[in-house]
Amino acid sequence: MASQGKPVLYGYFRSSCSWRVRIAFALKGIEYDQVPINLVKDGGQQLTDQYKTVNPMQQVPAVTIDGITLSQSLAIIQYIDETRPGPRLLPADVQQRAQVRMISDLIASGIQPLQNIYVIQKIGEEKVQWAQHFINKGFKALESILKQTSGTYCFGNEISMADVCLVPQVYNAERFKVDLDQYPTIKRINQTLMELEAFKGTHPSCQPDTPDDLRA
Ligand SMILES: N[C@@H](CCC(=O)N[C@@H](CS)C(=O)NCC(=O)O)C(=O)O
Repeated sequence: MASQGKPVLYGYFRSSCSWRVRIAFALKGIEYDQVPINLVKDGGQQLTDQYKTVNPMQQVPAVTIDGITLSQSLAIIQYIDETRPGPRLLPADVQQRAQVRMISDLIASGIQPLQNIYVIQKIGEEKVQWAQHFINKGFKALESILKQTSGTYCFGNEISMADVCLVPQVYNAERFKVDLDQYPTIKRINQTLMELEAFKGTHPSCQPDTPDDLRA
């Protein structure tokens, strides 16, 4: 496959779905360019006609890579995994791979969409309680699954796509002041992962578009 230069990530520093992709690029050691799409400025740059041509769903992330444009972070991560060398983000064994996808989907389909900006805006004053409710519901299930599947990381002792999804979701949970002490396995794995450069160096607090007052 012809390489067409560096991949370009359309993302937003605080978007958990964009962070997933940044982590995957970092784990694979892939250099990429970033185009910031500010989800709040001017009513949301994701809603412009220009960005709609990149991702008709008007969400970040989107990635141009190898001459194609992809949206949906899990599709992007799996494409990167299937086309690039470096540590596997999905196990070779089919049953193990299905379990990694199960954990990833629990987060990406079962938790994160319920705290999206366009959802939260419709909820109004109850938005914090709403987000806490659905994060807690998802984290209860996730905690019980991870008790069975985890070793050092979400699935055994190898980093996988499940870990790439976990850390940004914990960050969202912290933003909504969810009490993580209820979830000792989630908390432990998150702390372990946050020691690693691929997770630390891609954190929302140190991105090109991170505002100065949120920079660490
Ligand atoms: N399933 C999509 C979800 C993408 C998504 O929800 N992106 C959020 C940021 S994390 C977004 O762009 N929200 C814009 C909005 O709510 O208007 C993925 O995994 O990429």
